[in-house]
Amino acid sequence: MPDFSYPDVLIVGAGLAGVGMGVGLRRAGIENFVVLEKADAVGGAWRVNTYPGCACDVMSMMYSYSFAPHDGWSKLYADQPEILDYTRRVVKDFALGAHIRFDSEVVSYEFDDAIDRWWVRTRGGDLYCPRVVVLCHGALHRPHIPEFPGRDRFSGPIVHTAEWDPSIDVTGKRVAVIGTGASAVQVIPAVAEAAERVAVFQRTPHWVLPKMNRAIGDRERRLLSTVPGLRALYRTIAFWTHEIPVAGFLHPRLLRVLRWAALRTLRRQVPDPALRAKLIPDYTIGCKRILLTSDYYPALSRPDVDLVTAGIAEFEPRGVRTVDGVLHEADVIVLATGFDTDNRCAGEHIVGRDGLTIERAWRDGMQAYLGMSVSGFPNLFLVMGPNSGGGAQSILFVIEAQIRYIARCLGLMRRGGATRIEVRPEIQQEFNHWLHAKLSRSVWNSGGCDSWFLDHTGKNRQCWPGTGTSYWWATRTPKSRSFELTRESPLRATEIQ
Ligand code: N01
Repeated sequence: MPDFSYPDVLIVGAGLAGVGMGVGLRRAGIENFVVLEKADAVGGAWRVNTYPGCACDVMSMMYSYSFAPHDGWSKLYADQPEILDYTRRVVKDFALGAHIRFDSEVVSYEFDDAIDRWWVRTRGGDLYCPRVVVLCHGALHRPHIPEFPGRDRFSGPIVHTAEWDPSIDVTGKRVAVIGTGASAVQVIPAVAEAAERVAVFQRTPHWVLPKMNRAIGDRERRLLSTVPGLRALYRTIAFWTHEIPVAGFLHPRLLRVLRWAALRTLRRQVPDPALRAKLIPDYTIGCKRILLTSDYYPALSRPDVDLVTAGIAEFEPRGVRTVDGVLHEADVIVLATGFDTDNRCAGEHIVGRDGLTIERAWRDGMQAYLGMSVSGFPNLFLVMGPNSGGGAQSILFVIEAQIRYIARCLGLMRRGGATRIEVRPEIQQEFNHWLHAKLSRSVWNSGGCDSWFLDHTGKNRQCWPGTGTSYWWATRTPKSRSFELTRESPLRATEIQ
């Protein structure tokens, strides 16, 4: 029986990333691992994001692992409950349950130089001493709650999309939705169906393309599971559907065709020219993540939905007052205001080699090597770390590449008899130099918008400067020369050649 107090690997988070990492370890023959989950169930982002209309804007055939294919999707783009269900299915199919410790929120990580292991403490007082820690706690997990003046004075409930309270019933209510990003365009049409009136507060319009969703019927599902190669064909189509736009994001001149398609969608779906004018962004398409939705514009065109473009002045007991002096009365306020993304590990007590804290290492902004390793933090890997996502490709494709890479790094350690692996600082520096030079020409940096891809200094800390394929290529095999691989010895660490 493995000793989970001294595991080979400790994974933090039992969302899709942590669960996938667990499968990756099992497939690599590593059984002595534990997954710590702060909640009492698996699912991560897909467990907490339960707002009405929550769904995925990536095709299900790509929003799933190649090692855990699923033929049961009911639509081309799945809704939240199906993805949560898929996560549970992966846990069951790969018998991960015994490895997961629920209600185990980590409060500190400290690297022990003497034994090349981490000391990991949970809020409940449990102590683990893993050789390697893999952080799978997600990139978008800290809701951004703006400090609107008078926030405490509003008399009704205020709820962030990522902290949805199922007891809130919007039926027959006046609802104010703040924000018009990926979460907002899903919640607005759903809320508009039930509410008496919806006021949508838009600070910046986002570019929208139609979501070509449709049901997958029983017959098609049967064919998918019986006809050899059919599922692979669907996945290939889904892969390229998400991959091709990335070429435009890197060479913005190619984006003209997407702009044309977006303006055509707007013309077709919004008959009112005054409303249309408010919805045309003034920055290059792709600068903010393009929104895939076919019911957002029709929802805004409803007579019981108002698009408010005046800035928010304050919250009052009866609603939201805008800077033009108008009070927009509301019974419920929905904050679809996104996430704090400047520092994935903000507030976490992570102390690496020689007492270096992650706060200090990232005082000028997050950076890592290939989004996974940070110099000064041996035996620590991040999944979805800095500059590893952000494109249009499915994040699960990126995560799968990271799972494989991390498993192979563990293989490097095992083969060399190493007890410590740490990215060399000059490799990390050189990599980030290349990365930011390449990003400077991308639409995310030069498209004339502000987005969660950029940190407060304007530096892009989220996007990989290439396609999913290029990330897969860059991470297919870890190079031992990128790392210091050492063996703990009674006197000092011995470098492994
Ligand atoms: O957040 P966002 P999101 N006053 O940051 C506005 C993923 N995701 O939760 O554009 C007024 O995109 C802000 O305005 P502006 C996906 O990667 C995936 O929607 O900054 N408004 C914006 O309109 C996505 O990119 C799925 O001017 C304020 C909105 O709030 C990421 O999550 C589904 C404000 C925030 O938009 C984030 O999406 C949903 C303020 N003080 C999300 N502060 C999938 O389907 C913010 N805003 C996989």
